[in-house]
Amino acid sequence: MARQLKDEEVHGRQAKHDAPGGGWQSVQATETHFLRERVPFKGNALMLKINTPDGGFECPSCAWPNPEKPGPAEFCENGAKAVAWEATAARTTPEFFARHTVTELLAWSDHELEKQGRLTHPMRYNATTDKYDPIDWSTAFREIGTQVAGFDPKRVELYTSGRTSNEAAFLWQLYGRMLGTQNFPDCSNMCHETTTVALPQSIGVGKATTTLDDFEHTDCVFLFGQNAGTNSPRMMGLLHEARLRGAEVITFNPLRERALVKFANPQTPKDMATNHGVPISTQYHQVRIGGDIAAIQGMCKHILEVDDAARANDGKRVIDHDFISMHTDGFEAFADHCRSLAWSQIERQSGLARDAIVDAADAWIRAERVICCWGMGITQHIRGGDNIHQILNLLLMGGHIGRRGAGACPVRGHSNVQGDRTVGIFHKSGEAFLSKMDEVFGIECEREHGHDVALCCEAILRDEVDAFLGMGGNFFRAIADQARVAPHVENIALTVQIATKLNRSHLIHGKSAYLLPTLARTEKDVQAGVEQTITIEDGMCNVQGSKGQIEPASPHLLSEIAIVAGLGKATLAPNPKVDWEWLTEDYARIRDKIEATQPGTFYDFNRRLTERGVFHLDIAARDRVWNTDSGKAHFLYPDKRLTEDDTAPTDTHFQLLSIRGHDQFNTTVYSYDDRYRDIYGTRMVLMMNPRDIERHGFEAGNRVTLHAVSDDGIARSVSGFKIIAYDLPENCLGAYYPEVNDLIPVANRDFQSNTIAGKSIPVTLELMSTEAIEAETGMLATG
Ligand SMILES: Nc1nc2c(c(=O)[nH]1)N[C@H]1C(S)=C(S)[C@@H](COP(=O)(O)OP(=O)(O)OC[C@H]3O[C@@H](n4cnc5c(=O)[nH]c(N)nc54)[C@H](O)[C@@H]3O)O[C@H]1N2
Ligand SMILES: Nc1nc2c(c(=O)[nH]1)N[C@H]1C(S)=C(S)[C@@H](COP(=O)(O)OP(=O)(O)OC[C@H]3O[C@@H](n4cnc5c(=O)[nH]c(N)nc54)[C@H](O)[C@@H]3O)O[C@H]1N2
Ligand SMILES: [Mo]
Repeated sequence: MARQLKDEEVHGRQAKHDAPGGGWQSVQATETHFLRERVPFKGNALMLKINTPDGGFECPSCAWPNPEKPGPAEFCENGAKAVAWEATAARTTPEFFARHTVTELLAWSDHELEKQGRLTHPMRYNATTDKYDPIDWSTAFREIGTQVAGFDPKRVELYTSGRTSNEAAFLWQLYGRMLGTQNFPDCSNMCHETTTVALPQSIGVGKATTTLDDFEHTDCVFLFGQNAGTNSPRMMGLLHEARLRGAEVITFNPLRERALVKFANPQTPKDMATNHGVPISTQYHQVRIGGDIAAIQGMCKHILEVDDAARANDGKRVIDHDFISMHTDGFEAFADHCRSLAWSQIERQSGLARDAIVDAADAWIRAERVICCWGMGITQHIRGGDNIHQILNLLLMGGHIGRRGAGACPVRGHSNVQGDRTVGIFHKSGEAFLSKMDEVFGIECEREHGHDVALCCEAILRDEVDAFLGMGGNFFRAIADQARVAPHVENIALTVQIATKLNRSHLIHGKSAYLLPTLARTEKDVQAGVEQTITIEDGMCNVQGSKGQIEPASPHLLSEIAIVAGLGKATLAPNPKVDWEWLTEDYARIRDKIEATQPGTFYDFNRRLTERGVFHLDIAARDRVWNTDSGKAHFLYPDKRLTEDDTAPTDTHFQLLSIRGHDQFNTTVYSYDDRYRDIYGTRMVLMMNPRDIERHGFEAGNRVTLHAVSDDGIARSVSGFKIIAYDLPENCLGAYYPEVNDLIPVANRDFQSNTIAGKSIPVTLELMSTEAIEAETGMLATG
């Protein structure tokens, strides 16, 4: 029998002496990253221009908003990493491509590929040499344009990743719509699409109803499935302040995420002097993967019991019945549903004890103002939409929408993923927007719904795609089922990738392939002699300008906007209402067009931008206006009774979640360390409960193969993962994304929004044989 592990041998279990999240380690990490990238402009000076409303640039990392009065250095460790990575002195030049074939580069790691630095020249794939050769822009545009013009637009895919500005995204969708397609797969389809679909069903809007001000006035913040310490570190400052004020923070997460346990704010002298930090979560509930629906309904059940008792005894009611009757429908049915659930069932499905759920519900009852936040731990599930509806039920029961200090806060990912959707990147845009597009540009937009990411992958698998054009991102690495999709990409006639750095998606290419290098957010973008400003919309609906500060990485780079314009001119018949060059000369002209297509949202766009630097979009639910079918907010719950959940781990399989490490931005791997989880030097780990390790006859350090469980008869597996003992619920496993993406069937997705279910991956484990390990080590040594 395996040896019983000591507490300190279990990762994620925080001992008293352990460093908090943040603190000096964070400052040190920031400096290391600038040094490593040999950033040409003194790192610190560049960072002073970050997130300032008066002519600075917006951090390219996450979508967390800036405070109204930014501090002198409004950035975090991970924002600094993103900037250093982008502003690096390293270059991926034509000489680099002359030295390496594409086949050879395919064996490199994601980290090694991007580490080569910024792309400097437009490149075209040469099938004879299997290398990328330099090409001039006008030839590239002409060749791409001629090909795209010849394809059936329904077989053209235009992908968008969320770092793209509003202006570039708007032109990108204009280009697609002029071609005649709505095939706009978008990184949001792997991210918060679940929110975009489910939240409006509850409250009529798909965006945050909170602003930062609400965090300063809240009594209680619930954090569902979101790892702020790594993925939106500037949120930590607010949580830290909220705790010091006495507000409660209640976390639901299978993993104990260090910064959510304890955090030292690098901007707070006292924390830095002691390096002790402040406990962040007043309660930490290690819900089992996919157990949030049961946990929240259990909370609601307790709240209803307390409220029913108060009614019977003429005591103080804890549910906001006035709000419910005036603003909502469906409450009674939902309440009956919760009352009818057995605690034994709730406990089994949530993996939490009744007492723990009651504690969380009591915190809700104590609070007058409640905020609920959520991230990928909620959205990337087969029942992601149901998850979100339950979170909203919890808020609606207390009238916590449209009240200062309260609200719904989906924490979005990419810095402009929200804005890209707002300006029109959508595979099923509504008639109001499409008819405006028709009118403003004298075109006839396609009405038939197009492809999202999942549908695009399925079209590629059926060999029904002629062109894949990627505006940023790393599509073929970020998706599910990469190993199945990649071989079919060879059958695509044309792939075009617009990017800042080399990644795997540039090596998984079509018959003809182009790599078009673009300016990054930190860089000066000069058009017609004038430095341009782009705009982004953060995760709390603030639209703001961003102006690059440093010289471009190469004189051959074009802005994303200029690239779309070049493609547009080369592909499409002339249209007097779409003068691509004129639009590119002054980005304010593009904003005027955005305003013209959505006057209700973007009225006075340029004026509001220049006068204020930033403005908040109107969110009807904040004013308790519900843009739903009935004009009321809805209590929604899965019609199927909460019987045995289809996403639960069973005796025969585990449930795997895929997450980000501290030194990564999505598929960009800065280093192989994950300081907050005490994992160093490798990402090929499998986090496993110590009791599971023992019960299944494994030992920490064993190398295993993970096999996906699916009913489509297709075998999917990934190998070489080292088991580490981790503090997470039994039958649950954790590993890094994108290392496990080959395991996820494309069909494994939220059934309402098609969002990739990267947090509910049923798997079985197999111990690797010595021969298999040796074969793999040999392979790695040559890779
Ligand atoms: N530094 C850095 N910042 C980033 C990114 C990055 O990669 N690096 N990515 C950006 C992007 S695009 C996004 S979308 C966001 C992502 O930010 P997050 O939403 O924090 O994303 P994940 O790392 O996927 O972590 C999800 C969390 O959910 C938990 N979880 C998993 N399954 C469940 C479950 O069933 N229930 C509950 N309650 N919790 C669960 C995991 O343990 C983990 O803590 O961050 C953005 N910011
Ligand atoms: N299993 C699993 N899969 C997941 C997830 C998960 O949690 N688990 N998360 C999903 C989520 S939330 C997301 S958002 C997606 C991310 O999917 P993507 O957005 O497609 O991927 P990124 O890794 O963010 O893209 C990185 C690349 O973007 C390019 N780039 C960087 N900056 C710029 C720029 O300014 N302009 C242009 N044109 N290119 C630029 C660089 O070349 C870089 O290599 O992955 C999803 N996939
Ligand atoms: Mo994301």
